[in-house]
Amino acid sequence: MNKELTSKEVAQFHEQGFVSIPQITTALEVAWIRESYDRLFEQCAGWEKGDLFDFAGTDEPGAALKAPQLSDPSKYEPALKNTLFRANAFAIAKQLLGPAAELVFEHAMLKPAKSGAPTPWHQDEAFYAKGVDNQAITFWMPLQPVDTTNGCLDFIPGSNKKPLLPHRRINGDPRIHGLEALGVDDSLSISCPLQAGGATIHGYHTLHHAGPNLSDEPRRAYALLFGLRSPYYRVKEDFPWNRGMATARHKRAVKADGLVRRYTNNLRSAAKAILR
Ligand SMILES: O=C(O)CCC(=O)C(=O)O
Repeated sequence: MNKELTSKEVAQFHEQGFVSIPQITTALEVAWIRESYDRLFEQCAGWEKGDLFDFAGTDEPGAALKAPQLSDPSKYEPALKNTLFRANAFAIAKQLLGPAAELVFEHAMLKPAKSGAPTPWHQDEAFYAKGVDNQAITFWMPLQPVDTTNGCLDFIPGSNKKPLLPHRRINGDPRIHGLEALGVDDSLSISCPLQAGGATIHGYHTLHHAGPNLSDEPRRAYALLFGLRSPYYRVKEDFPWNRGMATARHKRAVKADGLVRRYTNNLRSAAKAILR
């Protein structure tokens, strides 16, 4: 099953900043991804390195997770690099961005049953750190049907053409990773319910949101981001809302990095001693 967008879908993406497609991979592959996905979350893969964290909470020890997110899941399950989802998304990314499009990021977002927190309105660009030089598009695929009761994505058409809004960390709490845009008018927003294995595609500047998961089942979603590294676009300074961030996730990442560095230094001294 190879997927390409129609010219109408391409036009909608550029005009409105998003497009929804009913199928990007097979039911068989969705079932396999779902198994791997659950295994990774059950194993808490990536927790020590800060790749697994609570998007909407403070990650305090013992606190219930509101919206766990795993960055770069294929680091922990390499077979995720060979999916039809990825091949089809890559083909469409090249259709939308040109032949130099490349995968820049991937993440898995789990909203627990009944308690999964909403994802506030935001523009993905607001998360970009100083030095980022690509304008990515996101392929967001649910692993079960989604609608407004369990956290499908909602978009504001045309927001891709408006300026970046100011953002803040959720509830203004510097310990929380997630961001919320300020001054959003969502009166014209469009919800995109999907079947499992369908996908929405949105740009880095498009305002989007997901409601809470009120259903009895977890809401599993897997997103791939493709971008075009560009000499004309580079975030020159960290956005104000990303300065002073104090997430537990970041502290874990720095500690893990320190451990790796200490280990590498020890290894280097051991190697030097052997070779002396
Ligand atoms: O899955 C969600 O709730 C939010 C996803 C999202 O904002 C994104 O992938 O850009």
